[in-house]
Amino acid sequence: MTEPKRYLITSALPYANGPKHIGHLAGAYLPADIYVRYLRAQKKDVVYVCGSDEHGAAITIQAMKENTTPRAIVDKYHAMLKSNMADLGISFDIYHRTSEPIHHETAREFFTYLNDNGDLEVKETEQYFDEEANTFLADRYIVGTCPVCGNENAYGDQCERCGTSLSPEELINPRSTLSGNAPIKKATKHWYLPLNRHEDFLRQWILTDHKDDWKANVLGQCKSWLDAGLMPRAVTRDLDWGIALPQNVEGGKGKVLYVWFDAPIGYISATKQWALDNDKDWKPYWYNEDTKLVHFIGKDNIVFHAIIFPVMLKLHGNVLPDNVPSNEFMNLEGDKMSTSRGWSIEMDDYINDFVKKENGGDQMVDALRYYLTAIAPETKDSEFTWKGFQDAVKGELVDVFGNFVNRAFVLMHKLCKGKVPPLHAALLDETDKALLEEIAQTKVTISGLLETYKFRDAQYEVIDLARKGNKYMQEKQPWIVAKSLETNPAGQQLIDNCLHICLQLTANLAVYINPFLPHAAKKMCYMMKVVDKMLDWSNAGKPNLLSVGYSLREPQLLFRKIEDSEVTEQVEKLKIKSEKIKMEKENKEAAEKVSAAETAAAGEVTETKKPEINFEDFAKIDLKVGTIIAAEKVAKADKLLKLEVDLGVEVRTIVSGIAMHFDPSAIVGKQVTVVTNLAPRKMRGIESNGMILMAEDADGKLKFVNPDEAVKNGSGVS
Ligand code: B3M
Ligand code: ZN
Repeated sequence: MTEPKRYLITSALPYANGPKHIGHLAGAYLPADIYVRYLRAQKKDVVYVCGSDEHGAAITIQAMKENTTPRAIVDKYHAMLKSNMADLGISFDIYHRTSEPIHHETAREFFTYLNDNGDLEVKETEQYFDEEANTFLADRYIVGTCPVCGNENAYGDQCERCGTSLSPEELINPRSTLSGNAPIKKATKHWYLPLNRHEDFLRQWILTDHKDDWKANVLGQCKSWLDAGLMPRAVTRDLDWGIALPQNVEGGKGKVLYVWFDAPIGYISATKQWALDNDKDWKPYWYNEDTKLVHFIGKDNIVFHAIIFPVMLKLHGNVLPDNVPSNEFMNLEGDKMSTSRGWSIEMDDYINDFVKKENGGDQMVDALRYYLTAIAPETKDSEFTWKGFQDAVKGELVDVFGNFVNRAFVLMHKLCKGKVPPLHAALLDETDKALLEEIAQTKVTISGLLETYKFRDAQYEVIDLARKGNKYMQEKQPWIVAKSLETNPAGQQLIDNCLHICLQLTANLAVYINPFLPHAAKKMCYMMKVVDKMLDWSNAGKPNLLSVGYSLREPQLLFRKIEDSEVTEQVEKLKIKSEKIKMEKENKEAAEKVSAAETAAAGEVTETKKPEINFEDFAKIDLKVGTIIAAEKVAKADKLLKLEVDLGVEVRTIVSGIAMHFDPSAIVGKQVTVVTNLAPRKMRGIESNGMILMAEDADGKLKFVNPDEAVKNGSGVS
């Protein structure tokens, strides 16, 4: 495109359903922030918007898990995400939220516009329905086996293991997330966006117009979608959490907009709110062709931003994204990063463990930003390791960049009276000239890389320039020259030249590093006693940013090393966290199995009949009456009680999934019927030797099955 008049940059709106990890940060936020800081340094008209995605099943399901309301969930995590992003230097112009009225209005207006223009289709279809929960099942409300990779817990809209986007009909063995039951089918009416009508446009726009400037991974995903054939996509849902359809839409009662319809419109409503707050006009950003719109996203959001939202924007008369830079995934210590498995580093944890520590602060923000960009999964998956983090910070930030800046300052104080020394042009040699040339050339290189979203390579260039500075200093050795000044006073001019160039290089390094590590750049400005304006990109490459004779401050530490003990601690922490989550899951599953088995033993109230058995089958079960003589809760297992049951000749330990139904102290002394010849099994490390028979009534309450009058412990039941 010709030189844009204004830029609108977006980062994917994170679901406000939990903490987000550093893989998210590296995917959609940090690269966007670098890009935006680069644009701002050029004094471009740029607005950077983001916000919390507060609708959809991701939110309501988390609310169920935490036993609270969706509203409470979004309030809690919106606050967390907003402050985490700010703490890590992500410089949004606005961090909005999709639960705001202005967003609801904007999304409804958008829907109405498309609907009134005949750009949506209304269809009644049969959809999965959970009879017990009385809810239609879409998206995360339904799970089943992924037809592509076999993951047994793929969602109704996407398999999180292989990334394939799915519809509930494609799941093998679908079951409801709410009740666990197999769903039935029921008719319901929905509004669809007929993507199939726009295939020609999409092919032209993506595969031809953008074939050279979009990333290969993005083009690849789009192509496979287009090749598979586009279908109408439902943009409404039968839910009560979300944006209600406009009131005047016939048959729209009780329905809300699909979260993936409303969320990207969140970019528009965020821009509107930003304009209101800053007395600006939002419209040119979304309607004028000379706007450059760029969506930074993670790879699981590609189709939504490259195919579906552009169709919506086109129909609504808005500008289309110029690019949709998306990263691959960042793994962690040899495994996929995942918050639900506990195998992740949450932004919130990093901030608490490093940034808000005495030896932390801004420099630890920059350290993380540095490493995440250095290993950015721009073209393929990459891997974060704590050791790698330690090595990169030491090897590149401390030993190369920090060391160069520090030496330049120390030597300037020592050999040039704390002032920027003059340049003696006549004495410049090839080495001096080559370095000055490098300083200028780096601007072209870095600009080119940043403009094509190659952040990793761009950052490498900055470090490489500092490395060249170190090499230069090593060659010039001004400290050696200084030793022979008495016999060779002209040597001072060589020292001046060397340090003059090193200090101009330092000033340039501040300009270059600024989009990546804003805190280091700021600190360097302080040391050089220059205002932040010096960081303008127009200053990049200039050999005269610092005036001769200007006195500078003492150097400050820009970066610190990561200690071995910190690495060990973090790796340990990761293992403990994931182990704990794994155990909790296993417990839950074990308890569920136990209670299912006991419900079955209680002779289920439901109508399901079991196959007929003969007397021999029945006689195989050894049933005895015993008395509970002790009962206690099993640690970290909500549903389990550990019981000691006196069976006359022996006392048995039995683990029973009845903790939700009985208070342990209230059941001591009660008689129960026990299956005594059931194979022993271990639960939470406790061997259970037998099973207590239970009766379950229609509302799910459990009762012991016992004789109507007390009998001797150990009495048989037949
Ligand atoms: N909240 C999905 C995600 O967090 C979604 C992005 C919306 S961007 C408009 O992966
Ligand atoms: Zn899959």
